[in-house]
Amino acid sequence: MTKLKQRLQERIEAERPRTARLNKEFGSVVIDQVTIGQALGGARDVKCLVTDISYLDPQEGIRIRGKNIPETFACLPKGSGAEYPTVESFWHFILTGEAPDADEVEEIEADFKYRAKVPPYVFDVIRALPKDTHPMVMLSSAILSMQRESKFTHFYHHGFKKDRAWETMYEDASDLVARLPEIAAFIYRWKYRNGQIIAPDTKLDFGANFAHMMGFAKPYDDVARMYFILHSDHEVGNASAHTTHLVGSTLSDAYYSLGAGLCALAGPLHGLANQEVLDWIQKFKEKLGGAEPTEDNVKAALWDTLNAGQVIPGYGHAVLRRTDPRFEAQLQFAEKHLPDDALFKLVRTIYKVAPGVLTEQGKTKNPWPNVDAASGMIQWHYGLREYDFYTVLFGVGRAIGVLANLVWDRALGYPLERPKSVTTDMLEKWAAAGGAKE
Ligand code: CMX
Repeated sequence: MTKLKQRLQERIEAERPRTARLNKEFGSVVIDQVTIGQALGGARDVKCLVTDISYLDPQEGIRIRGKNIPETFACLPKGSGAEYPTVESFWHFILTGEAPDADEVEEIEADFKYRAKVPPYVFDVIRALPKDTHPMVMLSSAILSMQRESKFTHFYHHGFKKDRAWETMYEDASDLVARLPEIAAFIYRWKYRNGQIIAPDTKLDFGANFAHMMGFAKPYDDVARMYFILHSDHEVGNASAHTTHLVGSTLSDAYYSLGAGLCALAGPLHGLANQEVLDWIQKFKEKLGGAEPTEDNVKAALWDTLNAGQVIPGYGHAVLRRTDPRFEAQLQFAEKHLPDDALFKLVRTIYKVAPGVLTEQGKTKNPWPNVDAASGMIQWHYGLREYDFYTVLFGVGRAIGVLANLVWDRALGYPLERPKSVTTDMLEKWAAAGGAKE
């Protein structure tokens, strides 16, 4: 057993009695109530999910394992010459809540390399799809195609025991995380670079190997590390995390669950917004016909979007009520590495203007930018300009968070998820009576 798996087991054994006690002794304690508005409005703010991996405060933003974004970056080990921590060290942190030491990181790097071999038929599956297939379909199809490899499902059919289910879920989760960089880079090179595939370099860490397979020079290795960590986890209520959790609750394995979660990420109100931001910017620049972007013409274009009944991509959030710290982290990177980039300047101008426009329009509860408002601009700078690929990058990062959650879901024995639906007649009856009485 690796040191990470050993440590995870100790953490799981320490945590289980807390969940069991809450369930047994305090199961009937009320923590929330649900209004008609919430039942009709996408269950916003209804507190009915539990995860200790991250918590999203509307005012402060995300904390992963109790640490905000700068603290997370600061507490984890970095490779020599790197500005951002290795994804391998983050995997240890997100699973256990502890920063690994150098030996532990080395062991995870070796373990990932061992697991990273992608079965050849996965590439056949990708190649069999029409070239104009969206890369998110390629990614989730590739993941689903590997379901036959699931150790969890094998365990299910051969002497399954609930209290040991996390062990094979951990194996599947680790296999998947280790394989995703090569699958994502293959999709990119196959679809956009005439199929000129670059083989992995086993000497490199997760982020550097991804940069190498994509064909991008330094500091893209650090961009990759930053990007995957920033996009990893945002509580369990967001659509991709919740879908993964829901599918996993049926004792579907990690391949089914992550494949489904990534389909949720592919929606324009969620992860696809990073592609939409670049699409909006390109159309805006076309309309300008070579003129310089100014606060005035950006403002006019934002109003055009709103007046056409569309959303401003990259702005707003279901939970956050401030600028997303993940946006700020990317802005900070851009200020340091690409201060004169024209697209960065435009993203900053939009940031200056859009919150005012959205506030004036008065619909959104949060006029501030989210993670997707800045991410495409950095990718574009380093040469990744095929913006329908951006959600795949989000997906590789998000996989780390949702798979860590799946391991813990099985460790703590979370049951089949099954909220209750009601009818419109019932809502009208309860509305007239001033609330549900039964
Ligand atoms: N532009 C225009 N209108 C917006 C808006 C935006 N960026 N954000 C919210 N609104 C509108 C909503 O469409 C809604 O309008 P209706 O009442 O006509 O339906 C109203 O404001 C109230 O919405 P809200 O309560 O503030 O926001 P929600 O929790 O319903 O939705 C989100 C959150 C992210 C879907 C929404 O802000 C949005 O559509 N943003 C643009 C897309 C985007 O950037 N998505 C990425 C989010 C981060 C991620 O998951 O990757």
